[in-house]
Amino acid sequence: MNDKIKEISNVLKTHLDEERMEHTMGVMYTASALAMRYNEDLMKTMIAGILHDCAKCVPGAKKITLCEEHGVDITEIERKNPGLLHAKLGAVFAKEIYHIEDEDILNAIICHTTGRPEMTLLDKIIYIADYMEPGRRDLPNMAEVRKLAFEDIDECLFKILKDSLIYLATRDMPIDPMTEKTYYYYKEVLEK
Ligand code: DGI
Ligand code: FE
Ligand code: FE
Repeated sequence: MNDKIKEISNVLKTHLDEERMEHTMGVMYTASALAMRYNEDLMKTMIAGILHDCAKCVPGAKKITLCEEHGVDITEIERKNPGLLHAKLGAVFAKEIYHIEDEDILNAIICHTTGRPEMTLLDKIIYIADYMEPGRRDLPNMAEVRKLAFEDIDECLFKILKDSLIYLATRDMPIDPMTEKTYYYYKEVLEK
């Protein structure tokens, strides 16, 4: 393994449980495969992939306190569902603990759960890899999503956004306005 990734991994292991660490490595390698397909910077992709969930194992109340301490804006839905904050807090940790200054990497971490309008290629790669890494349980349309990811990244992104909204709605989970905004943005862009 690359020295920089090994160094990050050694620290990350002390913050994540074994299952989350396995998912993380799955995301890093899946994102790398997509970076090769779409000519994204491999090192940036690996760093974003390995760090995307670096704040996932912080307890809910602590996520709120830490975000407040670091001046992170907390939306209404994030306050009610602090689990969502692992994305924004992840970017804070990436900077503070892992010394990552690259804004492209930090932004990919911030938007990896909800997406955002006008996602960069790196944002899309991390968002998609997070959904389809090999360790993910078999969600509806997973085989199609995994194939589509290597054929048409925007169509794949849209399919995941759509399936995520259905997943949340059928479970009566509150939908983050940013997830919805991203969905409608890409619906228009792709003329769906
Ligand atoms: O962190 P991961 O589990 O790898 O994946 P993730 O960052 O996509 O987070 C998934 C969790 O976030 C899952 O429990 C559903 C939740 N989530 C994603 N979008 C929304 C959401 N929860 C709510 N309430 N609203 C959303 O729009
Ligand atoms: Fe996550
Ligand atoms: Fe994840």
